Amino acid sequence: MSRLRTLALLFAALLLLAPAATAVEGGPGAERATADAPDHRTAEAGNPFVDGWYADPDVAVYEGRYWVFPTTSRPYEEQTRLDAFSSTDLVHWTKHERVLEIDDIPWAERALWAPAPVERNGKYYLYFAANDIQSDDEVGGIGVAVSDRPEGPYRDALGEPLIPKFHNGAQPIDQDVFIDDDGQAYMYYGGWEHANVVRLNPDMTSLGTHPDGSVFKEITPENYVEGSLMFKRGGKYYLMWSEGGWTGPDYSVSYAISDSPTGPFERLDKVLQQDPAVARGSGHNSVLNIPGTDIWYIFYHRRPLSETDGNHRVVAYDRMHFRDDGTIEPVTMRVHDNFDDGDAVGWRNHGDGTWSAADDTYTGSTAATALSLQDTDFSDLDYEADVSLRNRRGGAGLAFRVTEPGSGPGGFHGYYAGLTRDGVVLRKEGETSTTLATARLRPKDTHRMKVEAVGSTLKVYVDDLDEPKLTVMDTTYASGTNGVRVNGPEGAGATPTGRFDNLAIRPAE
Ligand code: FUB
Repeated sequence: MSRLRTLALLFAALLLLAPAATAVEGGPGAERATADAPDHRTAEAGNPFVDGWYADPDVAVYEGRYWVFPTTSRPYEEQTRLDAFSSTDLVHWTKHERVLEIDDIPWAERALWAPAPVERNGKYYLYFAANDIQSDDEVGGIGVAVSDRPEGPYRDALGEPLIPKFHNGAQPIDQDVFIDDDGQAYMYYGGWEHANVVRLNPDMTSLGTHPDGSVFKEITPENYVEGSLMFKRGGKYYLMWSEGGWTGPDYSVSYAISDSPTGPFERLDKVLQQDPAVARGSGHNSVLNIPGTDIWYIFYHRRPLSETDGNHRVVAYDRMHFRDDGTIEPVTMRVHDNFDDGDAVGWRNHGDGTWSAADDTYTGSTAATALSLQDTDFSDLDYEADVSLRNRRGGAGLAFRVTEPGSGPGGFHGYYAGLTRDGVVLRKEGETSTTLATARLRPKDTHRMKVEAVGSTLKVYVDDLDEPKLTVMDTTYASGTNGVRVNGPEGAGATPTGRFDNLAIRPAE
């Protein structure tokens, strides 16, 4: 933890000293610019990586900082501003509010969508869609705003949309801008199941023509719905897009590879989709290549499991890996939190107690029962975390297969594996609280705990992750959410405090 933080700070310092950098083409065998480039398995400090309802994240690297520009995911009438987020390590994020406001776009009224950032000749461009036009009779479409600084404010460059009409059936939304190695800029865009590519002139605010004289070239791949995205790796052009409906669970991302920026694009496979244990509606992605490396991340939005409102979308990122032949491995939405970002976004608290994320750990304190839960739903799982019972009063540990938070004497229905002053306990919580097994432990400041739950077999490991300390067969709870819990025995004097760190949950293998 402190080592990781030191590395992150060192990398941040190197980035700040580095010359201005825009995204470069990484590729197989690309050298790492520095050993401290953000080389994470996922958002190690937790997904969503920033707080709030946001969608359609697009990324850029400006002057050594990573920038994310998302849609503000609210009802259309309230989608009237864009915020941005920046970071030097992909862990600590700074929010930049209102980088573009609809009041500064004379032709736009609502539905400010899917900002696409790009830098050229010292100017920062932000392409956006507005008004969600349903026909050529309406005013709206794709516009472009410009600023002298990454954080804006961005101002509408044209006073009118750059693409105000439907072409080849494509609704003018969901644009992505890509500048090829020869300097030619392309815009990929389109909703309503049609995708076009257009050329942008060097001024970045007017459309050019393709070699055949056309302006709008249709490139719609099989199953395309919206959310086009272009990147280049190893000399190949990767088109990604979203399939399914964005308000539903099956929103997902697929891709094609071509030798040319204008296709043809033949659909290869799905890359990202819902995981009923983690999140639904995962789609509308962007891709980040750490400059000078072959490290790639997919940024996307998704809907937390317990949310049903279409606009309740959050932004997340995960690692994206390539096979030797250049195809993309399916992305795993991982559940990690090392609390290094100083927040507990996505955690939901129950019971009586206080929770705080500070000093790179998550701390709960209570004289009764305090439960903090992730919005997950695993059945067979492998759950690890560092757990520390600070004053050896009460207990602190991992809750799993949890339902009905707030109920029963233990504060939930489900299982709990926790540290006590003497050792470790596995309990079953429900209408009553039942001890299933206990073992003594040599006291340590912090224990690495692991729960392995496969069917009715529940195993609890402490420090030695090869040999379970407790093994129990119990069929009461088959699935549920997961979290951490602190509990205090009545009249114990000091308020029990539990500290948690480096938490990871994955399906059992
Ligand atoms: O966020 C508004 C719209 O929802 C986007 O433009 C679509 O891609 C979908 O994500």
